[in-house]
Amino acid sequence: MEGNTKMEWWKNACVYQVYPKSFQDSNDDGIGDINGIHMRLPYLKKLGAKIIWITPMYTSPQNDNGYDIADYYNIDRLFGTMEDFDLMLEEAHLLGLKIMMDIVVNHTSTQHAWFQDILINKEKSSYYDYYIIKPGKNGNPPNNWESMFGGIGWEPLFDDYYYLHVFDKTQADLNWESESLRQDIYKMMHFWLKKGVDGFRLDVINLISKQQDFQDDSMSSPKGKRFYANGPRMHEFLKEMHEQVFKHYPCVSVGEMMSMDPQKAIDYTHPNNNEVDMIFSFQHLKVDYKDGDRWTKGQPNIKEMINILDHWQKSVNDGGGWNSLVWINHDQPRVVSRFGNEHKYHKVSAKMLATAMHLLKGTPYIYQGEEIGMLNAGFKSIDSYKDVESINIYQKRLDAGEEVSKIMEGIAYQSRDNGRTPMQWTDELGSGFSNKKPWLAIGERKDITVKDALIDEDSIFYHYQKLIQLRENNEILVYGDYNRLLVDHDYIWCYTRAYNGELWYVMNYFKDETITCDLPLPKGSTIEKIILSNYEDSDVTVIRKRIRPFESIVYKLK
Ligand code: TEU
Ligand code: CA
Repeated sequence: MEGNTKMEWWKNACVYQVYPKSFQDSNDDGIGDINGIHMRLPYLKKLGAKIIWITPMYTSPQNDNGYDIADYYNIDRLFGTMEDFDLMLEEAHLLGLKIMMDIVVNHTSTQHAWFQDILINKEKSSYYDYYIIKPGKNGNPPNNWESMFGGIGWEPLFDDYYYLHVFDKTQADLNWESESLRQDIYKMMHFWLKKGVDGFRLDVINLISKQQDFQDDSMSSPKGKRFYANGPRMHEFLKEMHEQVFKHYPCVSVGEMMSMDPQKAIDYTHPNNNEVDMIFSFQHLKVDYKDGDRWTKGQPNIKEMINILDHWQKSVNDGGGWNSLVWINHDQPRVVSRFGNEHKYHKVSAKMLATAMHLLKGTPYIYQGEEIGMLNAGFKSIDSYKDVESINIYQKRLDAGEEVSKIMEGIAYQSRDNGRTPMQWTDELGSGFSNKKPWLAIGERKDITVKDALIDEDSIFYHYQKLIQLRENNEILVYGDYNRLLVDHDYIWCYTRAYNGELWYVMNYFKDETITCDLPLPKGSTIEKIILSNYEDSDVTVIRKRIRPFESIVYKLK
């Protein structure tokens, strides 16, 4: 196996994602902030996470919660000041924690000074080529490309000119063909790395190279996607970024990417290619869309999900790339609501899902609240939702004549606000998040809290803590080969990890009914001991035949 066998500081680490708006409010304005994160660093340390990824906190009109950056060099007043940031960074480093900044370079807010300058100086602006600006066609937009958030992807700029926005109309796409734009971006990255941040999560990074003929598209959804995802100069741009920025610091980089497959992931992450360290891909999180429609709830196809994850493990590992291991982020519904059980098996299913992901090869990510098994928001009315995407979809479907109850069913299931409700620290009013009305309502299941999790020795929290420690203390989890057993089962995912003569056996069962199944052991091996499980009385000497709801076991074999 060539490629990713080299030891790196971020390979045995677990990343914890903080969504600052919803993490901890320190000054009672209902919005989470930097001092709130600062306050909670000891909690993250206790959990064991090494790297804290914080979603964007730069100056922004917040139309897309900070993914619309108006000034890359400043902190938004909502979250505090640059001084707050510097103090938080310093404290994190004292505790041995690393900080990963989220950086959005596919687009900026239309309030960014570059864009504003174009509004004033039009073609004469020195930033005119920083954005993708094209003349319309007979009063229509330049082509039929659509926005990811619904509707046409072009907005009138001045005279007959339009600018491209793959996301909201206040998020204008940057023109990476411009050499001076690229230099300005790299300069800004140096600014943050010199400050001491430890890496970047690069938002929708594989959209930055657009095919330059801007032709109409009738094939992809949204229209245009195949002409700008993984575009012609993608690898060239990432190599340049690596050469001019990453290579000069001991930093980690993770690219958020769409329209991915394992081969592309290998090309982006193979260390010899000098691009990024790892990528996010979300293929396994689309298995509950009904007929491919994200906004209609279907039954999760667990078998397909396991097959996808298995395929990524095998291919990316064999090809010398590196995987990120992810169930949720701020764009996804809560995983226990989705693939686990919200009631009777809340705890066991949350632990099973955690084990299934964390025992794989790659770098695991935990999204705030995942470690206590937080659930979907459970909002009933569209007025409770704040996300621009949910609101746009609601309007779009309403205009198309769909029934409100149907639309709301889809939004309750898929809205990005499911993952964005405030962190539930306690069961007091405001959940220990804030003493004021939070910017987004607290989820319906207010009984799930950090306070309870820390008291209960058997909690989901401590299970995550164990998983993190296992990875830190066992090279087999970081570097060991992955192999699937019992291929083709509908609900059981069985795999081994093997390293330097050591062999671990991982069994996870994704269903709420007891079954019997002959679990195969690799030839010639027997059980030495149990390493982790989610039921107390798991037999430690023989492999179980009766498998209980959402059961999860990790054995060491000999
Ligand atoms: O997300 C990009 C992206 O893939 C999402 O738009 C995704 O399609 C959608 O949320 C459903 O999962 C990134 C950020 O994570 C997201 O929060 C931003 O809104 C988006 O980029 C634009 O910056
Ligand atoms: Ca605040």
